[in-house]
Amino acid sequence: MNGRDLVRSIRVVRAVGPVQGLRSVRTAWRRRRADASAFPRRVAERARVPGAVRGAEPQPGGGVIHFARSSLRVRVAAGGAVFCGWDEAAPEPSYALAGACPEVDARAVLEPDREGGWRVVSERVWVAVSRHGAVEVRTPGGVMLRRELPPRWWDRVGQGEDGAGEEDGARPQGAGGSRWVLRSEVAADARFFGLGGRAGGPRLRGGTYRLWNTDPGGAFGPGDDPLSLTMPVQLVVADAGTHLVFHDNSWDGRVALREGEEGAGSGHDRPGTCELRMDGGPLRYWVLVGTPARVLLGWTALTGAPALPPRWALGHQHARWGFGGEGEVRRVVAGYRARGLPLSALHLDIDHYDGHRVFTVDRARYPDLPGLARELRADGVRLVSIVDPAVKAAPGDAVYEGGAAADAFVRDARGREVRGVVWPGESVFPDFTDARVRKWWGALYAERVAQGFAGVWHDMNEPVSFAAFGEPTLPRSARHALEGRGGDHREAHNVYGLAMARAGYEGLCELRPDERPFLFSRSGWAGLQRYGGTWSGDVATGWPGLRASLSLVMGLGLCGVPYSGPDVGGFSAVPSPELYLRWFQLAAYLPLFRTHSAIWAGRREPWEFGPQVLAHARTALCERERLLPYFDTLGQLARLTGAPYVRPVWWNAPRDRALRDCEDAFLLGDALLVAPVLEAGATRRAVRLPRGRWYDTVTGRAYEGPGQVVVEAPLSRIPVLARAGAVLPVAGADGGTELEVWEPAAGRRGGGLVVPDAGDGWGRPTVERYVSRLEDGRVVVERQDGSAAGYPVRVRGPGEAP
Ligand code: NBV
Repeated sequence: MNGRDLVRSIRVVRAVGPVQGLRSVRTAWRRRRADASAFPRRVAERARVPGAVRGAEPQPGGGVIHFARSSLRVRVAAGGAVFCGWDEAAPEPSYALAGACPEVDARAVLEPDREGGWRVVSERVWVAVSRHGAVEVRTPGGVMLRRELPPRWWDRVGQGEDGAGEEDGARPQGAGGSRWVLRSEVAADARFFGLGGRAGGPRLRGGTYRLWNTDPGGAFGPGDDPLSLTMPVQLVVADAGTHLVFHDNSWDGRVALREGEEGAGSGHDRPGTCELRMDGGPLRYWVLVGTPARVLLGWTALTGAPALPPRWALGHQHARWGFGGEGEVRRVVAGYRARGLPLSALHLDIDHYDGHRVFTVDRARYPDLPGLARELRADGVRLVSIVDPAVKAAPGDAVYEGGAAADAFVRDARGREVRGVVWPGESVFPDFTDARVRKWWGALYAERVAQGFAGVWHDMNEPVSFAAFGEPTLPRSARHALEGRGGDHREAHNVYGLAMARAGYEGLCELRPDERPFLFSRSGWAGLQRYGGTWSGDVATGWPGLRASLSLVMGLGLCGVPYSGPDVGGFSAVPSPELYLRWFQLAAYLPLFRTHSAIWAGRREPWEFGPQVLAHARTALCERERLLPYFDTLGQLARLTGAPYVRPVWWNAPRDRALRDCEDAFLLGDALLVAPVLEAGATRRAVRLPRGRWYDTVTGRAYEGPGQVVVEAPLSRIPVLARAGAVLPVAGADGGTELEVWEPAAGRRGGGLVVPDAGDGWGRPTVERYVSRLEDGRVVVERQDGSAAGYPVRVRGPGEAP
């Protein structure tokens, strides 16, 4: 046990008590022993590179290029996404893909190039493969976006040394157990984003980022990596263009990034580099090229449209680990009501369970949960339930017995149930990579529905099993169904939360077919958006935590998961009134707007921080309510196009380098630029503006971009600027929708999209397009088809009626 392990053991014992603490020592030893016997330390390995090209086989959309010791399949899909698979890796099976693998673009053909290599030219991208297996991704005009050097594998010599069972030993070399590394170069000016939720971003600076979903254990800040939701998705933005690369491999890995350097006209640019090292799994990847919007559109086509949250999930939500019981819940809701503060949902954490056992209720504290849910619902407040995957391993426990009878729990290499320690004590873990188990688990949500819950919040699904030392998760040797292929936790770990989300989502769809489920999950992987959103997990209370929460939301949005938000006030400690307020003001513009805290970290109701904070929090809450039709529209657009609600300021101008480096502000849709206050004591701040005119939405003052301006940021509000010409739907004073139109600059047109609320079911949305212009000094707004705007119009800007 090393020093870090010791600190962890002390923390675990403190959190779970001495009995569970001792158990966690036992499970850590068990885990270590199981893995040691399954994976002998020293295995003979042989390094391999592809070698020289031998020939190629054209196929529809591309073809296969053969090398002395490997082969590379290049295939262009309809829509422009390019698939590259080494060592016979095919696009399927994949946890990330939404459904059937996309059709090929038959117009793309494989042809020899003049240097003895091969290339595939398609409408959007050009892929050139050298004689030794370097792969260049270029724009159709030939400008280089990414250059992958030939990969290197370390194949195990002999059979079955990984101890993972015979079927693994029978796999082709490189397809399962071989470690591999892939080095790439990007332009010297390129910036990296993504890799799932990273606290130190959104721009991923030089450093090593791990691909292994990990509970940081109570609190994290910008320096902590990895966190709960990693994914091998990089978005790379450079002057030459934007591309997304997704390495479809769920094994543990590390991405070492180094930003490039420009030689200031000397011609000696140093390219940016990315080195991806994976512990195993296939070497296959997808590349998408285009503008950021086009790339996200393609990514969504590949991995699935984001689930649309029900409308109420766009309102303000309040949570706390440690509400005392029904009485306290009623008091909190009454507190919101008495102060005229909007509240749309209240979340119950693990303390509402009986002995922390999932799908139970502590009847002493919640004697009539369905009654409470009905009562709150009548007041416009929904209840959301936490759901943890670990099931108490106790004979007589209905969930355990049902799962054991269904053979639902993860087993070890010797066929015994894997036991861990989580909140309920000794626990077992459903194997969500088995369709049968997902079905069984999804049906259990009937109990939550019967208790009156309107949505679910998945936690601890990295998955966590407390460990006094070593990694707080399942043994790597634990066996998983992996959709019938069979494999172990090395492959299943990162998709565990994703597969759990699928189980919950599909269960809820069956149980309440007329309503869109509301689900958000701490862990996940590429494709999580199909089932729901996420939140930032246990972000540390403090100004760095506030910054980290914005980084997570932006980074996840660029990986295709648009719905997320932080614990307002931070999870881990009591925030100062100022920090709480600044966090609240930021989150009012994020899709998930939820106050939450740890049981030891005080309260998060807006009135707990004094009258001044309450007044300003009320302003933020009212503005959020007013913007709900806009949030609705952004949710629909995320579903239709993959464009996240929260976008980096460079979204429409990826070539603007100053914008590319701006991490402290964001675009909310096309219309608004939000500049949160991320520092103590600040009452004004610098804001970097994209091109065009921007109005301060409170003072009405106009600023011209591109460039940097300093704007007022008094304690009462954070700066929000509106793009000149923007048309956005907002709630009018009577609650109906009206169009807010920001005066276009002379000679310029503006516009916006409106997707009217179609209820919480599955109704198909209609997208209305509006255009705005100045005519004889008057602002004119009409639907693009020329008809009059169907809503009352309110003009904002210099010409605004007083
Ligand atoms: O269920 C308790 C907490 C929850 O409040 C939090 O939001 C999760 O991220 N949960 C983690 C487990 C305990 C963490 C120390």
